[in-house]
Amino acid sequence: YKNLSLLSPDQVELAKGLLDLNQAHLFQHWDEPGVEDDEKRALLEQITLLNGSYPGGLASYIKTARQLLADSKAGKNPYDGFTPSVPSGEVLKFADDNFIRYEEIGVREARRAAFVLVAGGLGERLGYNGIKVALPLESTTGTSFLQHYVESILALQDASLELGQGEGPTEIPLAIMTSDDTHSRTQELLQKNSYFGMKPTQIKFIKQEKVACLDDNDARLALDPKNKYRIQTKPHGHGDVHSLLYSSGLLKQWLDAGRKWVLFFQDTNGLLFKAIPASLGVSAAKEYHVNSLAVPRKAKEAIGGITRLTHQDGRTMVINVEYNQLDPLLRASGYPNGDVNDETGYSPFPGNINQLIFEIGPYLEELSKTGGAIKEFVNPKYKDSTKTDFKSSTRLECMMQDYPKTLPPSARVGFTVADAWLAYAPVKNNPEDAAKVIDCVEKPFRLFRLIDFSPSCYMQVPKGNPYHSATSGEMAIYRANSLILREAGVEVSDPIRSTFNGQEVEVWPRVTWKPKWGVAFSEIKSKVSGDGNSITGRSTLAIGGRSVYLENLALDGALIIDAVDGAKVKATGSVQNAGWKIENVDFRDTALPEEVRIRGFKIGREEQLEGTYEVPGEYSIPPPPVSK
Ligand code: UGB
Repeated sequence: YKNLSLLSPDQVELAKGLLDLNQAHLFQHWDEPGVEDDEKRALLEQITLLNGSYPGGLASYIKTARQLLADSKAGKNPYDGFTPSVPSGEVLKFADDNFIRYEEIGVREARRAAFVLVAGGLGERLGYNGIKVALPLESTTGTSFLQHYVESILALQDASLELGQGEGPTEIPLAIMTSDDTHSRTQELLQKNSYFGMKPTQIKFIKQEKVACLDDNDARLALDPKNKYRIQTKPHGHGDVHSLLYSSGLLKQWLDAGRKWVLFFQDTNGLLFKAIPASLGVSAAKEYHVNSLAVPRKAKEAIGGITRLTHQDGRTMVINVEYNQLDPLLRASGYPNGDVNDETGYSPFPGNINQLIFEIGPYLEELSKTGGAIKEFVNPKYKDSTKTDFKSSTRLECMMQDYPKTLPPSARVGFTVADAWLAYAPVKNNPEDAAKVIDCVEKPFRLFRLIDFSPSCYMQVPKGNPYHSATSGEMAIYRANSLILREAGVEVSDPIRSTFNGQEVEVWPRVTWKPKWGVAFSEIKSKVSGDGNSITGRSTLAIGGRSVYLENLALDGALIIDAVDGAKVKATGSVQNAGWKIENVDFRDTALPEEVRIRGFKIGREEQLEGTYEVPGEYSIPPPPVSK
């Protein structure tokens, strides 16, 4: 109390409120007035921030934490009373009539969409020191995830405007959720690269704050071991995105501007924009309030399973059950083998890839009731079985896909399954962990023990499951592009199998294109003509232009095309050269940049045919022979 005069009246009120919540330890150790007064004020400023950035303030945080900690101590299962079953949703088959119809609807609707990238995570599992969105998604062109995302949104915007929807919004906004760990580096990346062609005003940042750590089951806030005048904080999880969209007023702005859809996506999935038009089309056609994009999931793969949960009291919901909880839930409810693949070779529960599409109207209506608060969880590591003391402080966490948990049964919640090769190739695991393949048939018990939250455990890869590494992420881009071109009528050679950083992967021809070359399959197909297009396995094709047409192109080597809008380029005839080769590198070789080491290879550029077209006009590559 001797220090009260240091504080503003608001701060005094806040401190008193904390005393009532059994948080006196935050102040008891304070020095006499005159000693470290600035630090004391800084603590109150931090408390004010923690209070203001949590829906309902610290009182609500502490109350929820006490309840969740008591449940955890009592061993209460969050799914008590619920029975899981396999849900049904829209299953897309790439390039069939249905897919093309949904894509067309989706491209039209895109004009009324807003995108939200959650990029507050540091990616400790990946062991990369930079921000993940700065990583190249492939090393043929070196395009970063962020560049690819921005260019994909711009391409969708152009395609949607071209389809013509009369009056209405024209620029698709992008909101990026950052955290203290990623904020300034994400901003710098955009500024340094002229926002990758997007108007700076089109991009909005919403920064999540960390939440207070908890020292015990009574939810006493943890003081920072390094500074007695600070509360220790940790990330709260991607679920923060909902309260931030609400409190920033962005959702309301978007709705007022005539937007209908908000699409959430994660930091390192280089494939997902290939599935966005069709899944947005599904949302629009089926009038889903909530649509989760999913892919067939290998049992025990570290992605949540979309599950129908039916409660004893009759309630049902279709929701993501996180990967560490699905197996125990299944075992406890009549699936004695837990999370296992069925005869299709996949788990019957589709894998949540956290690509969510919400209709803004009902979403905003719901958030005005909840303020964006999401059902949280706590995951304390106890010292012993009495569950009294923690090994280290814990905190509440939340996940963005848990939003539907509080929705009434009348809400239209659905999901859309796309082929994994088309929609999902995240970069999450470091090379060493990705290469730790476990044979789960021979060692089932070991595997079950591994399914828990501790970072050193949950990245073990059961045999045959995707690695989710920089290596597999890049190879997935080439595979998807090759398969799409095959579907469009190009003869693309089969892949070879190679091992990089201990991971055996398929290596397809290195085919890449800028998103504006085609956001939907029908657009890509319209740019391929003739029945003589072929690409050999050792080839590289990089298409950097909107109006590039493949017409009986026989490629055996590297062909690199860069063309401004308005330059119409026909790639035709035979192209043969030494090409670009994939060269193994060792991830322990510290002389190489980290982004190269984590994928285990680099591209050796030996010889290529390159066409750069800076002036609108009509061109052929290779150029036709000049007649004398
Ligand atoms: N993120 C934030 O923005 N803030 C945070 O505080 C934390 C993360 P991870 P996770 O699709 O692969 C999710 O760590 O949480 C961002 C789903 O829960 O990569 O283990 C972060 O920057 C799971 O069901 O993934 O698992 C990143 O962009 C499954 O869908 C995103 O949140 C899995 O992703 C995800 O963070 C998947």
